[in-house]
Amino acid sequence: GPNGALEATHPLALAPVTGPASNVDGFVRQFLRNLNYERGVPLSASSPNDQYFAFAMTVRDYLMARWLEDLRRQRVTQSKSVCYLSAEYLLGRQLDNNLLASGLTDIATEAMAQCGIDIEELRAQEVEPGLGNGGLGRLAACFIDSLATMSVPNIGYGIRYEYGIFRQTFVDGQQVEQPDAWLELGSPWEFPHPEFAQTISFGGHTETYDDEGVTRSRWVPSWNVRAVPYNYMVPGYLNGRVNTLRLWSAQATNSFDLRVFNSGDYEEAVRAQTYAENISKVLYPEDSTPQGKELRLQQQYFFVAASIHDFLDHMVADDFGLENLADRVIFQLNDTHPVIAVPELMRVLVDEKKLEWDAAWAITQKCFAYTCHTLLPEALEVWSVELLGRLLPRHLEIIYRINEEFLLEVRERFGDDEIRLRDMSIIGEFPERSVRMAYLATVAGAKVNGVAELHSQLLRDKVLPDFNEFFPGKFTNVTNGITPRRFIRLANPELSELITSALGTGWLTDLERLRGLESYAEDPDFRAAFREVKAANKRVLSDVLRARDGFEVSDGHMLDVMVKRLHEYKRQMLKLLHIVTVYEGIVSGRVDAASVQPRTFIFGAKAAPGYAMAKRIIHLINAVGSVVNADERVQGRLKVLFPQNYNVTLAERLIPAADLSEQISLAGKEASGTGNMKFALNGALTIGTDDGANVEIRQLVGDDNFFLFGMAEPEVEALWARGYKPAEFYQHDESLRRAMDLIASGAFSGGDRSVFEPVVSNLLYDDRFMVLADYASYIEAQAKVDAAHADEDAWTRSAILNVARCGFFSSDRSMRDYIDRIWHTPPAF
Ligand code: 8GP
Repeated sequence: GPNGALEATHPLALAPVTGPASNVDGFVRQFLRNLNYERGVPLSASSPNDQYFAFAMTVRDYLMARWLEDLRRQRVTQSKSVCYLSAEYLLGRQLDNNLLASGLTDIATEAMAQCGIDIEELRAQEVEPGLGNGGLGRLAACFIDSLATMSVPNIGYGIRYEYGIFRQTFVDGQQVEQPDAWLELGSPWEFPHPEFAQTISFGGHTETYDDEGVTRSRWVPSWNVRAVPYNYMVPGYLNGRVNTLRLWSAQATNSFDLRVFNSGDYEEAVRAQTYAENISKVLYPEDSTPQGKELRLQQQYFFVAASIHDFLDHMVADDFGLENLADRVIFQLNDTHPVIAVPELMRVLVDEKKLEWDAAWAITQKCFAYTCHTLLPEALEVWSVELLGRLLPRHLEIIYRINEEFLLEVRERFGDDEIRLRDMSIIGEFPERSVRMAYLATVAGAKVNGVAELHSQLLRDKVLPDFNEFFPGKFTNVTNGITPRRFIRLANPELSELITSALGTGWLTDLERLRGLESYAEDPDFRAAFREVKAANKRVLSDVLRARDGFEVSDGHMLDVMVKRLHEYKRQMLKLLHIVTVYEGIVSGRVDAASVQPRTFIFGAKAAPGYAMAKRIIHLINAVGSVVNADERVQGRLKVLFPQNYNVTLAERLIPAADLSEQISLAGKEASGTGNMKFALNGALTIGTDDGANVEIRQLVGDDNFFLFGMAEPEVEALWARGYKPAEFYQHDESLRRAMDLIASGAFSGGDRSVFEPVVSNLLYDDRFMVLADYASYIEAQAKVDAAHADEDAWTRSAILNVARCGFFSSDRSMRDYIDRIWHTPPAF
């Protein structure tokens, strides 16, 4: 038929077949069919893993018809799609989310019961796909959930890492990394499509040639790999929509193998295959720092080149004029990791489609937008010209030309201001010649956004002020958000029920409706019910931590939680100094233990494997925990728990049980934070600095319902300018001195003073993140926390108001902001 379509006549073949019947019998029948025909086992002999697979496949089957229909519609309507390009998607478990989205939870639970299967055991089988490091990767996962729920056509493109973020274990209190073999037993959620593989090239050289009188450039690469797409369903919440997440897996190409095979070197051939497949082997476990490794650049180019070609080959109709490409797609760059997509699209348009440079550049500048997720200067990614030119020689030429024309325009506007030209050049010259990926993204992107008001403002005014002046209107803000489906409805079913009992349904897709809870904050019955929810969540957490880590969570304790990647700028050390201060106060007899609110401090944090200071801090937290938890004198008052391997699954348990949320980064360093939003929406109060989205949380919940402390960003700047001497804070603050001295004394390291010496001296003599400068203010704020917690009713009232006033932080709102300010995609079709 035309365009290769089948000429089917059977009525069933004309539309996607519908799924199984939406009732318990239909579910049971399909489940058993999957168990028998897909797993090849009878129910009587099936393992929990077989059952999990058959169960997941059954859920899939219900979503399938909608998915196929949405894929078809995206192609047929040719309306503008969002292609989210992200090296990370920290998805968390899929099963419950997909049950919720399809409205099958009750039917499925009853169906399993009738098969004699405990659905909890099935849930426990799923290994979460940890294909991300932290905030940036989890944000991508929240965004694709919201887009599906809002019926916005979207493809999430990324990498199918064979090994996700490492599994963290503690040996003698120190972090030891284990590989995350999440695919060991396979995944029921993925659909490989080797027939749609793309060939991705690397290396070689460029040359010019005569093309009917026109001199053109072309790339003659020296090796290539196959990129095989794996599709994952991204179901919208109860709206019958299913978008696609397409992750690429690297395989050796036949030509690659053949050449080596022909040379008769079997071993070399196998080695070559390993080399190719290494590209999608493992996620770099780096958070907020770049990795200047060749393999990392290979990963980046691998997935964006595959994605661009995939979209152009399969999603853009043949008669859709390339000059209008921006009406068909916006490629959103999640940080700089996918920015090599810019020269790749230029290469396709100029070298392959033979467009004029200017026409190609005009298209490219409309097809990309860039989100920046950091302010740490050392975290801005650069690639050495040497490496980039070796791996992607044609792309380097294209980047040079983009830069040349850009600097020409800068010169026209600002004259021969050589310093400014150096500062704005996409190519940096020192300490080595390199490509500044954030600059490339800024020059190429239609829009550049930060991820919270403060961050966007600092990005515009402090990090890229020249670019802001040159490109007025290019910079904008979209404050991050979180999906309430996963982080309220699934993580906190009891709170969800309580909210629904007050507000009715509908709030999960219109989170501002939580405002309606404000009046309930004054209702004693509602407050009692709210407290009971928190208590129930603590019991659930207690069971989880007992089973998982052998911990006992004491009844009646305030749960004070700090969970996020371990990074000096996030200041886990400040939290620790508070704990040591309280502990030292009690054991020295200066503070009456009975006057201290019973608290359990919970940490969760992974350190990048190469980040020595972060690992030492983990060691120190565990060491302090061992001593404090074993000390009779603080029994029943203080406890420090550090469950290993903090991940999305654990977050879903910890956050709903928390009373106090620790968001204590140095002002100006945390771009946004998203954990802060999750805690507030689950009724924890925040103790936090004026940083990232904390600023917006505090504005919304009000000062009475937020424990603010520490320097604001301008004060941080001023202190730096004056010359920061951390040792002076140590000398002038007795309480700080006692805490630091106790650590230095070896009290937490069996008398060995050398173990934590690097941590102590770093604070005393360097302290880049001004822990000591904010210590006094933090301790003071913690005293206010204690006092506030003593008044149960007032605390609950504040907690309810936090929930009521944080509806703004739904990622649905973030998506609306992206649509209004950046994407301009039409409303759902
Ligand atoms: C994080 C920011 O640190 C965090 O404040 C923000 O909420 C989150 O992004 C989402 O916007 N940044 C990163 O995770 C990050 O830079 N990671 C890249 C190095 C992998």
